[in-house]
Amino acid sequence: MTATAPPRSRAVLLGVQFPNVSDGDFESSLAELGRLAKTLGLEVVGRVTQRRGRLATGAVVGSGKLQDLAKFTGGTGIVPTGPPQPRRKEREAKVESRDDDDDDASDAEVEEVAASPDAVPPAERATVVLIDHDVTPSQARNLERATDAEVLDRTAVILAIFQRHARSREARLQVEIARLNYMAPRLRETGGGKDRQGGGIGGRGAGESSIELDRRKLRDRVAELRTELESIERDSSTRRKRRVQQHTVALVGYTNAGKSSWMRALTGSGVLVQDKLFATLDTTVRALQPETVPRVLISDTVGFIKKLPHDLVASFRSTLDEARDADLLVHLVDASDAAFPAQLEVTREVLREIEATEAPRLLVLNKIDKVDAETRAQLALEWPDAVPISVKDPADVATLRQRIVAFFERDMVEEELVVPYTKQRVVGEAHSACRVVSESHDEHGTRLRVRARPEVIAKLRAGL
Ligand SMILES: Nc1nc2c(ncn2[C@@H]2O[C@H](COP(=O)(O)OP(=O)(O)OP(=O)(O)O)[C@@H](O)[C@H]2O)c(=O)[nH]1
Ligand SMILES: [Mg+2]
Repeated sequence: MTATAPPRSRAVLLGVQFPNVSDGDFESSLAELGRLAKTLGLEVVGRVTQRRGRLATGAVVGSGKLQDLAKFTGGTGIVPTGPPQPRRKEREAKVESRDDDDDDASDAEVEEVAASPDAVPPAERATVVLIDHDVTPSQARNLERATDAEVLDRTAVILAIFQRHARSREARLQVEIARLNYMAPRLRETGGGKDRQGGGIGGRGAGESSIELDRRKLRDRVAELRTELESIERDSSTRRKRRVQQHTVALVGYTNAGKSSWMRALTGSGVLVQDKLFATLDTTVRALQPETVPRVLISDTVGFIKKLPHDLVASFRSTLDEARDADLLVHLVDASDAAFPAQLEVTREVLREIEATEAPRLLVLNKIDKVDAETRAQLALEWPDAVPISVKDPADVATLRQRIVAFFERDMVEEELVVPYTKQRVVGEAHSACRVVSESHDEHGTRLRVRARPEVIAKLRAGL
């Protein structure tokens, strides 16, 4: 299994529905895998699904479903025995019993969900099988051997998208670390070492040691990348510290919820907006427009998704620090997606994972323009504290801006500062950190009435 796929290839989705998963959840998860595939540039030509107690230990699904898959992809639909052969050469290989997973009593197939496709002509065959589950390296290899296609699990698809969308050095390093960590345990199975050429003197032992060598190289490379990443992170953490006096808002939410669209609308910046998953990987920080005093900084960052690989979250930790340190989290959901409550929960979980749990949150039901009146009324009852808006409506943009401004106003107090003429630097600082309500001069110095958060005023007083 590899984490890359050739562009514009055809793909088949493979999903197993466990007994505790509802039809709705199963369908939306598979649809999401289809969207991930599309984002990767793959064309989804079909799907094979099965209800099972758990994944078949052999090749994920039962023998009948393997045959269905093979109709899309070519291949025998049978897991051959013997040592792994290069793909497309396996038809001559000795085959084992077609009931390859019959030893799995608990795998009883409850019901077949998808109809068998007619065999697809060779020119239109799918070359990729996408699975909505994490599979073991041997399950992936068996599937590959039965279908003659490349097998990617959800994690591999997400990693490939991240790899393609990463722009900055920081994002590239983060993705590369996650990718190498993903590959490490799979080395033995994918033949990443020289073991396939082995078999002579030393045989398997020699093969294993070359894998060990590869693993060590991988580990060394990860360590090297981490060092480079840490130095970049030190810089961005310094930059963030410099902003402590400013008000910060982080836009967070599921991928495609509309974070970058709101970033554009609120700040006038030209960040990328796309109907793709994980369009944004880098954090952007811009001032709320029209500017307020003090300035409010808005940050747009990577979106979340169900089963986001843990390594990826860990790698993007520093990027997500922007969310962790924000004064206010604006949590956006796509209200037009029926699955949004589950997406909201996923976002909450990732926020917990990165320890961004302290800042107050404002829940925004975005894309409300795509929601009918009846559903809107229902949403208003179910989510009374949420703000139902659309980025397409200028009045709504003004509304969210106002909510953000009001949030910071609420914590502000008004006080008078007398700044001696010897400390005029503080007057300048007050103008950038506070709203200056009035300013006059007398024999004591500059008399300022300022509105700001108490800690900001305290800091100014300390400088007097
Ligand atoms: N109809 C409608 N479409 C919207 C709205 N907000 C965003 N969109 C669309 O939703 C898609 C995704 O928007 P983005 O702003 O890129 O979403 P994102 O949350 O930044 O996504 P990632 O960066 O991939 O995590 C785009 O096609 C937007 O035009 C809205 O209020 N109404
Ligand atoms: Mg975005």
